[in-house]
Amino acid sequence: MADAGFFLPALDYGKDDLSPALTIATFNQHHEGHHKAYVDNLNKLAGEAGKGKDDLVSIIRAAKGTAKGLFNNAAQHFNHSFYWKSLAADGGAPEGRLAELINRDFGSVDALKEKLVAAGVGHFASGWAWLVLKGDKLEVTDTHDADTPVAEEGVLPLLTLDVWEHAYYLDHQRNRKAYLDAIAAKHLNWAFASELLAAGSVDKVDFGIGNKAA
Ligand code: MN3
Repeated sequence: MADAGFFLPALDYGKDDLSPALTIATFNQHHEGHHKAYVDNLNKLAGEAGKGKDDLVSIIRAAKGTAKGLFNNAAQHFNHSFYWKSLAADGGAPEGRLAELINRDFGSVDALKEKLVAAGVGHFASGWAWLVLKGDKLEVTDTHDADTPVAEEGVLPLLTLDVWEHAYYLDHQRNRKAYLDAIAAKHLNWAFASELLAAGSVDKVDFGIGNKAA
């Protein structure tokens, strides 16, 4: 069975555009190193499982709880692709329906940022902090290791922050809060969250990661 056709997505910004929150050294390791390794493993494992042409979210949902290696690499490909999109050189401010929902469910954008940072800081060991739409309500949540809300039906991820040490150690050493505060200050991609909210499904957004149904 041939390998699957997933690939590393290009970044929508330059590797120096989020400095000093994240620097070129981190992008070199994290994007072209860690993430690329997940893509390579996924292509091999999905090919071996006869899922070389399946879409990424289908693979994640089918592998959860049944095929650990495939799940971990597929979910990490999704999570990292989603993370790069969650970042921006200057993310501006939430607008429209997203801004309304944030005010309704958290009180203010600053209150949401505080909650997101706290979820990341409070997460024990490796994982992810997320802003998700669950039912019709926004929630902040966190997942362990490779786990991902996209594996769950009825949960729409809107933003994520990687809290594995490799995401921040080169720029902030062990200070996970400094990393999260620096991202929350101006680098959250609110336009991406709005795009997902309007689409209502990750299947309708092209992450540029391969094996997308045409
Ligand atoms: Mn990572």
